[in-house]
Amino acid sequence: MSSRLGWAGVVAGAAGLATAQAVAWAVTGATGPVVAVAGSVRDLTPGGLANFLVHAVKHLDKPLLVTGTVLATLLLCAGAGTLARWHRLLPDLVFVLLAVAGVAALLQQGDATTGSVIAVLVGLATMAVVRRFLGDQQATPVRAADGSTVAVRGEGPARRAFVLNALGVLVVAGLVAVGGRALGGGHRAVEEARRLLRLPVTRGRPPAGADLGVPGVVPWRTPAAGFYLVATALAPPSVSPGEWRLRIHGMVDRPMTLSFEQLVRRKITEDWLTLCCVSNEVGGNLVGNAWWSGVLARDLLTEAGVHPGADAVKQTSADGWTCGTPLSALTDDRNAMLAVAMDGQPLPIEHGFPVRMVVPGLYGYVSATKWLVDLEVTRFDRFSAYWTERGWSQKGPVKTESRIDAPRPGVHVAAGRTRVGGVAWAQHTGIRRVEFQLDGGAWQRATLGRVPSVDTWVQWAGTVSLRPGSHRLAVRATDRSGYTQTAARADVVPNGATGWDTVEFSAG
Ligand SMILES: Nc1nc2c(c(=O)[nH]1)N[C@H]1C(S)=C(S)[C@@H](COP(=O)(O)O)O[C@H]1N2
Ligand SMILES: [Mo]
Repeated sequence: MSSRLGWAGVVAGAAGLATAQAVAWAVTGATGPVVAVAGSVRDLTPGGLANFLVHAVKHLDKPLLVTGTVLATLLLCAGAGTLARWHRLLPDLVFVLLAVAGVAALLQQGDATTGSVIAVLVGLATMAVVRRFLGDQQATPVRAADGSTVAVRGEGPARRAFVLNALGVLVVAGLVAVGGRALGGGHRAVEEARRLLRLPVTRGRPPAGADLGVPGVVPWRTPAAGFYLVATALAPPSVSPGEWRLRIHGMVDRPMTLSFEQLVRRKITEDWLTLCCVSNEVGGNLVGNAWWSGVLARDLLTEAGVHPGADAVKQTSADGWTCGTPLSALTDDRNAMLAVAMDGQPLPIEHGFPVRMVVPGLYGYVSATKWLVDLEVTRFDRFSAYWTERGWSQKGPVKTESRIDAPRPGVHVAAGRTRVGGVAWAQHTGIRRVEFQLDGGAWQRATLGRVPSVDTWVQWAGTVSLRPGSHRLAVRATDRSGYTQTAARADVVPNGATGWDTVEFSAG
């Protein structure tokens, strides 16, 4: 019976290692905690010995190290399992220590990412759950009347059930690992394809005067690494440019299917466009500005020949996500494009590699399909899309917004004259004026940065004179249609927040 507890520990350990590895492979495409531990063991082995071992076993050192790490871990798990005899939480304690060792090794090897740490936690949870599952299959010890002997009820069937359950767990864990590996392999191949890809694109330079130089205000060009990310998929789908196809169909004369090569052979248009999310709260940062390169949607739709009566395009992503975009926004004179590059580089995978849509003037949830694979010309009354099925508006034109970046909320600044500033946007309408207000006083006109078109955000800046004490700064923008932002607060659901951004801070 105690051997069965030990085996429960071993199977739990193996299952935990398998799921941790699967997550590491799938999410990060990287090696994961076991290899990190093996690496740390190697690094912490005294130099002379390590050198001797490496030479003694030639290039078998790595597999041997990894196998040794796995076996040692399983041995510890066997020990952990038997500890259940004294207290049912003792095995968990050992599993937690193993997880701590895993994270420490990841840190030591420089492989600690959110994904790899999640992998360790998934492994830990698997170990705890599986051990309980198998441990609880234990036949119940029964004390005889004289209190001395311990009989076990149902030894035979319980033993068979245990073995079957353990095998079942191992098979499932093995399948999970294989699946994770397959996913990760896709990731790595796509990363490699992206790295090798050469596109006929340039890297735009922000116009002189776009950045006003107020400390604390975000740069006018958002660095790709800092560009906000929104996706419903847990991990970005792996779509290689070689396999990518775009289907354009529905209410068109000439349905077509394009390969990536056929797409980028067409005329490439490049432009600055500011993208923002409908879920952006007042003052929030789900907004970014980049230089995009791609093929105009209107060129492709003209080629396909859109039927009269169509008013929408249903876009579908490789991950199954869908959105509905007004046909007019894709065919009028704005630069709605199937982007293949961001800031002169192939799209980052998480931003939709190899092809995503960007449409000036519309929130991302109704337009900016990443990993785009399908455009169906249709009518709004014939379909629903991912977010509209979840209570968001069918149409999502961006609302005119402005934000204070400097000062940050709650800061303490020197009394006297201070520069304040931020950004404002009303894509495809354009910002006419930004005003700021200190402590409920008169609205003052801000200086605006230079912008290349009405499709990007604009920086604003001003100067305030601060007496010692607490202060409150507010901002509002007026767009080129003459509309001034309302002070009335609206929630982000169903079609975007409204209200003035205000910041409280102090001076002294
Ligand atoms: N496939 C797919 N495309 C998507 C989404 C998504 O969840 N899945 N989210 C959309 C939303 S809500 C926004 S705001 C933008 C965000 O684009 P980004 O992550 O490149 O900033 O992508 C859009 N495209
Ligand atoms: Mo969004």
